[in-house]
Amino acid sequence: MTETIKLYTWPTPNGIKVSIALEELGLDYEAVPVNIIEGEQFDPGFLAISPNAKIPALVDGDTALMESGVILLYLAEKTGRLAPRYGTPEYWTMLQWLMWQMAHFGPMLGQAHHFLKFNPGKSEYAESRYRGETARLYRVLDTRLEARDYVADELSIADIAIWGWASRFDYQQIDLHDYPNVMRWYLDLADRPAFQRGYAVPADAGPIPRPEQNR
Ligand SMILES: N[C@@H](CCC(=O)N[C@@H](CS)C(=O)NCC(=O)O)C(=O)O
Repeated sequence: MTETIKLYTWPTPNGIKVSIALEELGLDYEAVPVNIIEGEQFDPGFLAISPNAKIPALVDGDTALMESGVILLYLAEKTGRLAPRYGTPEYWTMLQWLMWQMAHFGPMLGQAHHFLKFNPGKSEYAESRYRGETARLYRVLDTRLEARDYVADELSIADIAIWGWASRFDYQQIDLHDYPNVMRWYLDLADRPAFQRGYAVPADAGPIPRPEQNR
């Protein structure tokens, strides 16, 4: 009997990327909560799976993985879905946007959460730096989504990875009305039942945030 995939997670932008992908793919999995507020990411049992002490992590049989980008690639490879065929130009375009998320539209927005949402008033310089960089990255995404539905040709793990971070637009003090292409893409994906199910893993964190329709 094949073992059920185990997803170690918490309701954060990086955690929901993987639960949304698992829901889109219709794979059976067990979500194991790792309460990062209570410090459970430092438990030796979890560190054996995720040596960097971060969620998400995934175990599938003999394969244990940390880093959400790799986990998404693993799931796409396992199922042959949510990514173009390996080696095609479309594949590399998809991977480029996945890497863009992992290198920029995650680390920089994470710093925006740290300084703008959780530590306001501590550093004017840091607030200005990460506010500016966050806005710049949303402009890059908005330009990419001009006249296209997804960052690559079809819905892919790159969209899922980016969407996880866009869903915290309020933490980032981003008004999606300023980025109309991002707004359309964000709401289209938010309407997908798999996104709604994946957003609520490992615990219901309330409805998917939606920008006010009227200003
Ligand atoms: N590059 C990693 C980042 C993972 C990450 O930063 N996870 C956060 C939650 S979104 C975490 O576990 N934080 C716990 C801590 O910093 O102690 C990935 O994409 O998986």
